[in-house]
Amino acid sequence: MPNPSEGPALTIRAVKATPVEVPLNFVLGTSQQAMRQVQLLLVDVETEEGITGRAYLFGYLRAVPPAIMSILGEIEALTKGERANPTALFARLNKRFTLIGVQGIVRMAIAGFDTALWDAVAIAMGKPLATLLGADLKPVLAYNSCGLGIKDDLGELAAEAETLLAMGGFRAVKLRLGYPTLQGDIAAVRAVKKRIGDDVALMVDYNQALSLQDALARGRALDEEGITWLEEPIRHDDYAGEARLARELKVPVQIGENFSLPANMQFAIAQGAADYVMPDLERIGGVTGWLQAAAIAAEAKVPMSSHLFPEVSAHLLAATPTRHYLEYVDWANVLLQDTLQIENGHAIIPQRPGNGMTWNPEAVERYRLR
Ligand code: SMN
Ligand code: MG
Repeated sequence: MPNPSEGPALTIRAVKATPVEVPLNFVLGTSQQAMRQVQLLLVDVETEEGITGRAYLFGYLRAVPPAIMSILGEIEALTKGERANPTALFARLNKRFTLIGVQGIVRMAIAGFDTALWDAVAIAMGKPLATLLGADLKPVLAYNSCGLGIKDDLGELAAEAETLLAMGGFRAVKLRLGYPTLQGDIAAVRAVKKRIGDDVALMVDYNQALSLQDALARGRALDEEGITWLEEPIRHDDYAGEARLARELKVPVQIGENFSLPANMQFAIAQGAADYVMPDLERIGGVTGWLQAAAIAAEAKVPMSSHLFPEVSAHLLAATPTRHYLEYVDWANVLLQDTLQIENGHAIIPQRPGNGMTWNPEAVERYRLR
């Protein structure tokens, strides 16, 4: 792993955060909840040298960004005037917050700070984040994860799948399942498959909707439908249940958006709970957490995809030995000066120094939560 402390010296001056709420272009109807807008927290780490590192976090609820902001205030107080060395500060903050426990919003705040710090370091070194991590800038295979929520009208669902594929020449999309019956799930899968054809990869995501028994039954039916992966069929932390599904089903079991820090992923893999993993930048512990997770997946030879945050995840997957798929969502596009480009179903890693994100000030003003 590169040692960022060998890079140009940067001194942390301030940690700023701006909560925003942006509308989604495609409603995301999961088995748990339909999302029409999302709350994001923009994180800026400013340095005395004038370089600013950026990251954003996803709040899930309106109440979360302000809570993370107050933890970021603690992080600012602890790190102001310090050398911007992400790995060293990640270790220090993890130790400093041991008593409350590095989970939930504390972990999200550390992840946002860490991701922004890595951006600042990469900018100071004049390199794209992927390059700083030792990777080349080859395009990263992606699937379009916008929309394709639970819908009564299967014609509409199939049409949406087609729209999503056309957005950037995608050859893979993800369908949300958890219809009231197994037959409902199969009907949705077949309606989409029929429209997109067998050459396009179709992932399905239950967002933890099923009991183990139901997951076994629905999984066996899905075994015959040519699905690329079966995501979070049951409670995310029922690793014994997931291990049974992974053993008994042909369709690969995918989990990981709920892994909290790399040790949690290591534990799940050791239980045999996943054929594939897909950590989430803000839950796995930012760039530093991701790099540790990527090493664990490489050791275990488990294919690793990303969850949300496509702009930064594209750099990270480039540096992930068992890289599989980037989850593409367009949520942040409205806030960014330069959006992540998708060509032929692959994310193009920007050649700009850092992770490539800068905020559009008018959009930030317009969508700011007050
Ligand atoms: C998902 C869950 C929560 C928010 C956004 C997306 C979903 C996914 O599980 O994997 O895309
Ligand atoms: Mg999911």
